[in-house]
Amino acid sequence: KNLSMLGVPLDLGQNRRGVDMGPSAIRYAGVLERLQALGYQVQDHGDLTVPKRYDQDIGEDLQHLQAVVETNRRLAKKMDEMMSADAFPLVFGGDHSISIGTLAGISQHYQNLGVIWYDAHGDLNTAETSPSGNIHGMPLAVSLGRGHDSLTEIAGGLPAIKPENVVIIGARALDAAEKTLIQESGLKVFTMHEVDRLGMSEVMTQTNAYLSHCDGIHLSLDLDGLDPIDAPGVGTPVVGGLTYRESHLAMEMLAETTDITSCEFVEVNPILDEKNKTAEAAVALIGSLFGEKIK
Ligand code: DIR
Ligand code: MN
Ligand code: MN
Ligand code: MN
Repeated sequence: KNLSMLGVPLDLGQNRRGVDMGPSAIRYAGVLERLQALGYQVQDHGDLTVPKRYDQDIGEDLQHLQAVVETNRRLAKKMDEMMSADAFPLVFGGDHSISIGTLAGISQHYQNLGVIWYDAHGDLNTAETSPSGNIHGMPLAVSLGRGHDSLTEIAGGLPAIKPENVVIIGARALDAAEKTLIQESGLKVFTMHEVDRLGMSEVMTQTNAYLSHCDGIHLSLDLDGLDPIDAPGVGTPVVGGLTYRESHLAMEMLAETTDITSCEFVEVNPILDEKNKTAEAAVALIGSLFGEKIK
């Protein structure tokens, strides 16, 4: 399969400056060379054109709602094109609000798209429950069909994904309303507690079994899922996270047993980083996800 890389340098789904430089940081850390060394044909589609912060009115509703909607509409279309060209989409953020567009575009090509949400957070807020008004805390809710109309409509009216096809890994900063939504919709969540009790190996074995009925699986990896010691360059770090080694094991097990069909690596913020450590971690994880251990 040919890989298609796309950067989405959007920073309007949250408040910290610098996450728009995430795609550059990941490229600078050698993602293209890493994948080519594994024998893949890789096409770099460059970066999606996104509205810049200084051009924006914050808007009265959600922060930068119109700009986020417009970007995700175009991103969804781009994803649809990549899928139609039979390429494997590999997306670099940008803040996590871009998942609204990636999932909207990709999900059109599957009956039962599975999603692995690797994140310290649930990203399950809506306009009503959000403590921050930041759309990067909402993309999983939106993809499940919950949230502001102009966000849920990007997937064309129907939810992009089904609750029974979602696994969250690494959660340790869930808001109260997110916990309620998890209970109500029966989402599968491996919080840090479960990772500690079961170990990452068992978590990934169970994840693979849980999603075995899916006809495609998207990995949405927020670098803040990792511990800030290993990934300091993120806007909302949370202590007590997944280690570099656990994360590699997770990617290696996906490479061995789970048929990942698309992925995104988001929230890399080189301005907040230590010598591009977080982008380098992302690239190393991409290497493992694409089979570095076995090839
Ligand atoms: C918080 C933080 N739950 C919010 N979310 C973050 O603003 O909704 N998601 N940081 O990645
Ligand atoms: Mn199509
Ligand atoms: Mn996130
Ligand atoms: Mn997060």
